[in-house]
Amino acid sequence: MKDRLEELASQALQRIADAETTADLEQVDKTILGRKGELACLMRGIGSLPAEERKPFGRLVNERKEAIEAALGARREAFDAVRQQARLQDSRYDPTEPGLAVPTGHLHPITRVRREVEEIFLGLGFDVVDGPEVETEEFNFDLLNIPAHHPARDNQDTFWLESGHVLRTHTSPVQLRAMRARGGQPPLRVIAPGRVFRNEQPDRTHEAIFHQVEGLMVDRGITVADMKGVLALFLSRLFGGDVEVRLRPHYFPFVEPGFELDMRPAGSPPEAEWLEALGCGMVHPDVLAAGGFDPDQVTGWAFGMGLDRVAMMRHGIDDLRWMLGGDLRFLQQF
Ligand code: FA5
Repeated sequence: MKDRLEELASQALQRIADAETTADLEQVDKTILGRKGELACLMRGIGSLPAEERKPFGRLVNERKEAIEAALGARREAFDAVRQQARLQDSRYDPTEPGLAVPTGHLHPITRVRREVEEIFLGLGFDVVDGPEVETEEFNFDLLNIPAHHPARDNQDTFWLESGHVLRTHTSPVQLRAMRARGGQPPLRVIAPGRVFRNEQPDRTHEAIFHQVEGLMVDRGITVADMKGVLALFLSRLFGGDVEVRLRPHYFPFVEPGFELDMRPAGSPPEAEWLEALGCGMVHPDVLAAGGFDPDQVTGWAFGMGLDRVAMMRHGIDDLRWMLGGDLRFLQQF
């Protein structure tokens, strides 16, 4: 058996030396070293040897096996080197050519604005909360002082589900949900960004699907001054540079008093234009009560702002309908 082993080993080494391709090497690997190869076959006969010869024979088999493996490895490396060399010398191969860039996506401009708004308010001690896009009529309208006969419903025509639910027309219902979740215990400071829906004919500045962020602060002794201060700070951070704000009385059924807030860069000349930024006001006592707070004990302010229009302003986009159109030629510009 020892002679057979030596014969096998020298044959194998010879075949490795003579190999012309890596396939030849694989053949040796399989037929000699493989699980059903010659060496394995030889080892199976070890039982026929006298007991004292078994151990030395096994050691010898391992030595030969290692020698064959080493020879195989060296030849494989040599073949690799030749292949590499050939590739480098191939005139079609230009190692200085830049690699292929992996195409990566990026966040949608509206998502970026939303995240910035979240960062700013988190820094001011607000929590970010969420509410359902499919709302009850009660939360979207009734509890916000917009009963069925109220003309304010016309401004927020919506999509009705057969179940009687509505697609929410604004983020304001989250005010109620956040208040109830707080169990009537002040203070409450939250923002609620999200998608909203209105049954409107889309044009340059209106879409049937758009995005708002709601803000709500409830505590003892909260006034319009708190609201104005926080919103001026928020808009300064969002637009990067101090802004001045002005409040114009405006009617929203769920606040009293209600305002539209306009802004312009701080230090603008008196005749400079004001830009309408958002709707806001002091939370109506009925809404506080519907949220589980005692309107005799606490007051609060709220605001609602369109996120799409902020993204439009930031990037000079003149038509809102591009935003959700999904046209990559549009999106890849940002
Ligand atoms: C509201 O939706 C109120 N819920 C906001 C509010 C909250 C007021 C809390 C007071 C207190 P309004 O309908 O004006 O208000 O919408 C708010 C913002 O949403 C608008 O300023 C505008 O930026 C945006 N918006 C309204 N309709 C559309 C539309 N069809 N497409 C895109 N953006 C819209």
